[in-house]
Amino acid sequence: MNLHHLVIVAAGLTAAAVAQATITDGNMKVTYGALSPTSQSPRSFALFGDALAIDHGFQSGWYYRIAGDTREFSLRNVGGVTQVVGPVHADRDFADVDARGLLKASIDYDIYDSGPASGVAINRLTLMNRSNAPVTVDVFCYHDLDIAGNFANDVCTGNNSSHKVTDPSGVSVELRALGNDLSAVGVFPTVRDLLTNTAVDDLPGTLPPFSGDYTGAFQWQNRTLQPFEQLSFVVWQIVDTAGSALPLVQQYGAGSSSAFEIHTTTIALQDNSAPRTLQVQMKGAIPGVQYLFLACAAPSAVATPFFGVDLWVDYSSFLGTYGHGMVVSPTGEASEPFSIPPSPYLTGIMVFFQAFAEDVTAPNGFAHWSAGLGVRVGKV
Ligand SMILES: [Ca+2]
Ligand SMILES: [Ca+2]
Ligand SMILES: [Ca+2]
Repeated sequence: MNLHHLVIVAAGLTAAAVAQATITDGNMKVTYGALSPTSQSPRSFALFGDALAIDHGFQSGWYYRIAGDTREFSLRNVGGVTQVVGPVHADRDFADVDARGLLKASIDYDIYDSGPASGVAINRLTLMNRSNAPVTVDVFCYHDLDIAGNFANDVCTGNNSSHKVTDPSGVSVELRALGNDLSAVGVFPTVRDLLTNTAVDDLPGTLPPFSGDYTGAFQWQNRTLQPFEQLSFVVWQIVDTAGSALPLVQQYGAGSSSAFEIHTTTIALQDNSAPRTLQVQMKGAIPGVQYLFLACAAPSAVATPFFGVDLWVDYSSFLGTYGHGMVVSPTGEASEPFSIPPSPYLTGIMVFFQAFAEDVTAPNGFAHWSAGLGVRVGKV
């Protein structure tokens, strides 16, 4: 190997930059800072929700700890990270978290404006075990809010799954987690230090009320993922609204490969101002093959063998199949649009999807199956 070859090899090993991502809907805007290839610190975070256009955020980040690790780790720009930023949705896909060969991760960001000074942003992490053995992981989601751009007068109320931060400006931002086991609030940088230091820490359960420079985090403990199993972790950022019927997207169960996935890039929202479309999508299929989406009204909590595939939806609650006669795109993707009409009666309804695509190299010799995708139609 000569020097010229070394330069080429080095260039090939350099991670592509993952720049900051901004999504906007009306008065609502969030910006998540660029990912670092080295730093374990949370990234910059800006949250705008009101007509004053004042930033109520400071930092945020997702952290994980696999059983046996000696510390928590930030999701960094390591192991192949790609980013797509759309107007109201952005995602960051981590092909191989920290290049350990254990986890694939996707972060999905959504935003929805619900009036001149309110709305909801969604911060969702989905992990997949890409190895051939079970992986047990703890997951943490950290936020530092500074309401109205200053922190000395901030007050937090709430509980283990809800941190509602406000100040004399009257602006209120609630961070709400789904299904977490622990949480903590504390003055900067006490919570952040637990996640960035070189020791194993569980969140200490220091709950609201709290006054001062709010920082907080939520923790999901000891989640064991079987090979190719996926699990979603959700934190809603709720600005000046009750957030009583929030939309939800969750991946669950195990597909037949680490490459073939079901997902969506749209927020599942019933909107009285206009019909909205939910796009249920697949990726990682072979271009040109036939595919199918299956929709049911209930999930299957365990893999149900069904003519050679594992079902993660409850077929006794069958709603429909979609994609007949259609083929996967040249990029290995397919999608089906579902219109959500402006009807108040849809709020809270959960629908479960699974995707299938022909592939003779799949374990059953004819088709890959995805994990399950649960979608709850919400209203903001
Ligand atoms: Ca403040
Ligand atoms: Ca720690
Ligand atoms: Ca703060």
